[in-house]
Amino acid sequence: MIVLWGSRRWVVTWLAWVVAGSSGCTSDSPQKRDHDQWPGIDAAPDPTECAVEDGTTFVFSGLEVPSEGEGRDFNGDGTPDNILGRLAPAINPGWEESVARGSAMYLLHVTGLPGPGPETPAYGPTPVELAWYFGTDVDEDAANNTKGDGHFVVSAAQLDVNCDGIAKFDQATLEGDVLTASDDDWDIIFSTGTIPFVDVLAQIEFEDGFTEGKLEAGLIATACGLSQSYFPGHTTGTILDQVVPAFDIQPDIDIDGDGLETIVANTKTGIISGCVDGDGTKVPGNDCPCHPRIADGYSWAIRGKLVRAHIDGVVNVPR
Ligand SMILES: [Ca+2]
Ligand SMILES: [Ca+2]
Ligand SMILES: [Ca+2]
Ligand SMILES: [Ca+2]
Repeated sequence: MIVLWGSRRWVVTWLAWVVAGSSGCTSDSPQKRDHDQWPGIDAAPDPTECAVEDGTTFVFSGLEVPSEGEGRDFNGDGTPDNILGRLAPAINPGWEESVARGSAMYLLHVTGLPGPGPETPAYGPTPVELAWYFGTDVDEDAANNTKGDGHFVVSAAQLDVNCDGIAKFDQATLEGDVLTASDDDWDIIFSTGTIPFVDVLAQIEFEDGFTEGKLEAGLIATACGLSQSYFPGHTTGTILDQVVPAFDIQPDIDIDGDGLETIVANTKTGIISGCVDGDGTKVPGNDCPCHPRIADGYSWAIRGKLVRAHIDGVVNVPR
């Protein structure tokens, strides 16, 4: 097992998230809500009767993949690791368009932020909770989404049986105006579904009395996870279908410590045809990225700007 945290060096302003435990937090007191209707939402009764826990919500007013030269240094060699940053030109225009049109609104919900005011915790980091949601605009007016008073609902499918967000981070702390969060098994919820990551570390630097913030995150996705996930935006096929045949991007993080693995695609069909383990062993088949021998990952990074928003409720609609 590679030591993913051999270095917490970040290039630019990146911070690290510690890896521990699994996602899927639990709550002692699931919250209930009365059913309401929201204009613009074809709201059906919410079978879980969940409400998002009281807290502070932010919406991404900007979201992008930084270039390959910027990101978290996973292997401690002093160089940023963000190999999927090569896809930035393919991903970022779609993300920008989605935010502008209001078709893909990503939310971060923080529980435990201090109220407005100059006070900051006197002693070290204090625990908070951080969850990612995919929001649906309640008034179908994209113009007001990122002005600090956007209102959204989230689908019941994004909350677990304890009414916790399924994309809640395993650990999160606040020190001053900086939130640091981590998870070693975290699914990010995009408009096209979820993408699993095995190592996520992020920082939000809040500004202006916790009304705005900047997020930097470094993540590792396994080839297996990318073979079962789809791009947000307009790109067809699984992410791995694009990453290997189209861009010839190979895993750059040796998670199982046997050398870097290679994913092989048929050059004529563009379909993944086999894998080569770190020790040279060939693992044939289109499903090889999920073979137990094939464990390595792709480094990735995301960066975003956050402004205040509101989650008005949980509805039983597709996300
Ligand atoms: Ca590195
Ligand atoms: Ca709106
Ligand atoms: Ca390996
Ligand atoms: Ca291996």
